[in-house]
Amino acid sequence: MSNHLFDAIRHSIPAEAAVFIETGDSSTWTYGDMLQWSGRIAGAIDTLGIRPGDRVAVQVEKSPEALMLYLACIRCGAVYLPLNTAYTLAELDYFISDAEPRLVVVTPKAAEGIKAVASKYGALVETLDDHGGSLLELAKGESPDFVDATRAADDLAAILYTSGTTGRSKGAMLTHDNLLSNALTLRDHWQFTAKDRLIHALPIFHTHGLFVATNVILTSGASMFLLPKFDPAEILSLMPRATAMMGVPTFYVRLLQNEGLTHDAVKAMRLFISGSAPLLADTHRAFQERTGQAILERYGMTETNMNTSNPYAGDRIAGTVGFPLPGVTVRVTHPETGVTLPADETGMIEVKGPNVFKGYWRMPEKTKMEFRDDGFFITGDLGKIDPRGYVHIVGRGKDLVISGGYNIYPKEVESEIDQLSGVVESAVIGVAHPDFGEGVTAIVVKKAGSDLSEQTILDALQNRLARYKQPKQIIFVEDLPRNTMGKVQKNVLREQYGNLYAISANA
Ligand code: MLC
Ligand code: AMP
Repeated sequence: MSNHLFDAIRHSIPAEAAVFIETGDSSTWTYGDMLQWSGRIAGAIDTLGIRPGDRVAVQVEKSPEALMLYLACIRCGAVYLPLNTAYTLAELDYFISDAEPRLVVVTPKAAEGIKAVASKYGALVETLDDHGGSLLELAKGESPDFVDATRAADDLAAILYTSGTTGRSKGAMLTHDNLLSNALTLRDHWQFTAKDRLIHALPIFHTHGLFVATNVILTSGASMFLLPKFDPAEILSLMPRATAMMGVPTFYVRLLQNEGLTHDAVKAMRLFISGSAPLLADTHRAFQERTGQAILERYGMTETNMNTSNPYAGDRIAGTVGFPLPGVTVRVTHPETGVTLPADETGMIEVKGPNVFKGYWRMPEKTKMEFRDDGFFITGDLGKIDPRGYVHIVGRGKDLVISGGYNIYPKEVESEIDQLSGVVESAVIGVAHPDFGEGVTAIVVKKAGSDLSEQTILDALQNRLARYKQPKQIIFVEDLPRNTMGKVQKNVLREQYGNLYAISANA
């Protein structure tokens, strides 16, 4: 009788009195509290009739209680399905219809809105936030000594939705061992121990904040400052008491804008990690100049967890994502033939290892298309491996915008814009943005005589798309550039509007 992931977490606990979480307002949760509350919530979920393998969809604010719910799901064998807090009801409807969760957990203030959606698909609704909620009320009546459900290495632990280049989002099925093997590898590779204290300012509905950050801390028996959001001043004030931080490139860009970032401010910190989007070599250099520390960049995906990392000891090279992690194989292939390419040639990055997901939820055909016959997953990222073995990501084979570490699939935004009356067609592109890395930008062709404005389009998108997917600018044009096949030339648009945000940032 064992629970693959949670047994390893239990095994890593240094002492029940050791601190697991400290919040921004200085309240602490020990590992003993973690065991007790994840156990009580697991009991409540079980009492509600949720069985191993059932999905539990969760859209709640970041809090220690939210992490207890994640761990409770792992313990009772439910499949944890976290959802971005920015998703609108229209977006949630799709996830609930597709994943068919038995239980949906939201904040008390979102409960009314979600009930109509959940009842359509027969899901129960409970609430949770850092003040309580109905699920915590139920949990208070449960025993803290929950007997964990038996879960094998290959059983599902979580489904994380990742937007699709065509059609709707796909649910990436992650097993207990996908999560555990990656957490242990990263812990050892980055030398995390019970002495570490991580600054955790990432959202906890994505791989980065949920698995990379939280599972590495749990399997090290370390502790973390769990902060609701990224606030540079707060982070600088915590650095003297912390040892490490994980962030997206926007974190580092914003920290550099703060005069408090100095050698002295970071002297207690042993490690700064960046990922989820490309870190500009300039940012890497500027950070090193200001602090004396080289940011360690790594590369991952929702489907694969982490694949590569710059070395802990050794050269952390700006503009590269380092070497394949132990146990992970990375190769670069010709995108059409699938033949492996020699060093320094650019092609499709493919990966294989215990970190790679089981497939897309109820999409066997799509899953098959994304894997080679020998088991390698086709990432959609274009890159090369240099003669020293460092992996470089040089572009994307998929039409994707990454803004502040969030992925936006242009097709989803284009479909919403194209539905509006007065629109002939649109093309959505990512344009270099000084803060977010890329800014979502819509190029729109309107019907003759239409009085459609940027504001009317933005207003129409308000309840349809999460805020971060909404264009930062909309540009009207007579027509879109096309190649001889009639395909819109997004590269031409990206070039034409390349300075859009650079100019406004300097203005
Ligand atoms: C917020 N906004 C964004 C945005 N985040 N717009 C575009 N892109 C984003 N990422 C909107 C807000 O709604 C707001 O809208 C306006 O932009 C400015 O908000 P802000 O206050 O500046 O934003 P902030 O709350 O500070 O958030 C920025 C951020 C955050 C970068 C700190 O987005 C963030 O924490 N990103 C991390 C994402 C992440 O964890 N990705 C990992 C994915 S896993 P307005 O107009 O209403 O004011 C993965 C695998 C891997 O990729 O390898 O890790
Ligand atoms: P997601 O679907 O949110 O998991 O995003 C995964 C994608 O983020 C990858 O396929 C890459 O395109 C991108 N990504 C993650 N880490 C890096 C990095 N260090 N450098 C460049 N791109 C990255």
